[in-house]
Amino acid sequence: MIFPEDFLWGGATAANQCEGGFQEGGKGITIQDLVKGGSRNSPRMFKSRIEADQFYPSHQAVDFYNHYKEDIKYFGEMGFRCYRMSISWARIFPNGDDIQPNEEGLKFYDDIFNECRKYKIEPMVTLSHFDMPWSLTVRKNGFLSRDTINDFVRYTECVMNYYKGKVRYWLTFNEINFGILEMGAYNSLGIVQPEDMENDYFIPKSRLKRNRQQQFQALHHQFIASAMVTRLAHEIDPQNKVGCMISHITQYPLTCHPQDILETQKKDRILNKFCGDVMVWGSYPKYMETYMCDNQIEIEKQPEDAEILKNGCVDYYAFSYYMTNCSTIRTDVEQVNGNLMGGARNPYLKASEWGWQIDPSGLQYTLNNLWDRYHIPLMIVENGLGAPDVISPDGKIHDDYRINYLTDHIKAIGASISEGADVMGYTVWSALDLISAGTGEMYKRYGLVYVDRHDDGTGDFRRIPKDSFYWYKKCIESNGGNL
Ligand code: P53
Repeated sequence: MIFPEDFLWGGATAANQCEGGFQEGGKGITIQDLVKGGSRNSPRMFKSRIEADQFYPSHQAVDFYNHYKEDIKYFGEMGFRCYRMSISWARIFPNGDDIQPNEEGLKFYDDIFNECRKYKIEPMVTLSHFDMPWSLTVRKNGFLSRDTINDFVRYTECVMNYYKGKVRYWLTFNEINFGILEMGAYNSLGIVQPEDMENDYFIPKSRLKRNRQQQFQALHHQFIASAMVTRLAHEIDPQNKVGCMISHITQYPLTCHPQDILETQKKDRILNKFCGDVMVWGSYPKYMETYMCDNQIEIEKQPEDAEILKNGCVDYYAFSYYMTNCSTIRTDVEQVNGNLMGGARNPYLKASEWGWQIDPSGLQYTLNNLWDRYHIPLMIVENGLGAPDVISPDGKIHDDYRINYLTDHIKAIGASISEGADVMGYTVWSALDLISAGTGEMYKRYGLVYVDRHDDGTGDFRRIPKDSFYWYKKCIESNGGNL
């Protein structure tokens, strides 16, 4: 048997992409509640006020808020051993830093964890998945303010105490390395420029390109917050395990030109390795100091920061894996997927309809590398295929393309395990259809369970298990043995 007996098979979601109920149960507005839907070719637009005549995907999302019992039952039927989900900070502290937590919000997640327990599903909770309480953005500009560290620690302390014994696995910030990308400034760090507060709809990413200084400063505050929370988690319950969560967009050199090799290493360090290095090793790697110096980025640090980072190293390394890209110094080659996150097209790979290059072998390579580098347990907490599923005349969803994608990636994990990597588990993105983070679409579907909801706001939220649902059930039953 390749996969360990206690391998955490499961699926993943994020609060802002599935819950809806954006003002129910005392929840405060988050930054995602102000972002409209887009598509592959039209970016999501943002404005600092909610307007009645506009459609906002997160406001109802797929209404997990009212369907969670049914949904978790489906997860149980598939045999999930783990459900990775996120708590929306603003459900617990509507303004991010209220004096008292919101009891109704605490109860909502408590109920979710109780449902999970019914089916012996271990919850894995992301504390912050792209949904900064809007009030903190307005008053403190998100993590740009050092003060926000204390707010985050207080929120975490509250939920870790409340759910003690019910939740053991935690992740601090989803895809924390997105903070250095254009999109991550508002999405992940909760930063919006003061002048944009009054603007008409704008595209956050085009505005934020120029603020690397701010982004690295805010990211530093997230590192400190994450380290403090990791330490706290161990104090609250020695059983608690805390992981980092990195979006690993593995880079290959486009050619064997030595300059391409060096370019690839440089990009890989900044994009993929930097954040994990800080969180696993508890200090900034030397290459980043050089990078900051070369780019005139100066981070303001407090004397106690080095100690805090050292005392808050993560227990496991979690990451999302969707694609690989190529790096090159050449400027005349075809690009995939735009910005920093993208790269040169790989002629040996096929891509999804959204230009994400599909590369199962890349997952084996990535796991091997991560294991060699860190020697701590690894977990793939997101992996899946966004595709426009349709209901067939027989009423079913025949998503064999997704089954193929997942099969190949799981085989790659098995290969890496047999080569020595310690892999704790795998959660498919996504457990059920939900709103795409990048485009805000329903059309880009990832789920094992279909949800009848569409980009024009129509649909009755009906759930239908896809073919991949039944396939995954068998996969888990056989502990990955039947692939
Ligand atoms: P969507 C880009 C590249 C890799 C991961 O993404 C990404 C993104 C964001 O667009 O985000 C993660 O929905 C993220 C999830 C997200 C998922 O990947 O844009 O943690 O929230 O839904 C898939 O297709």
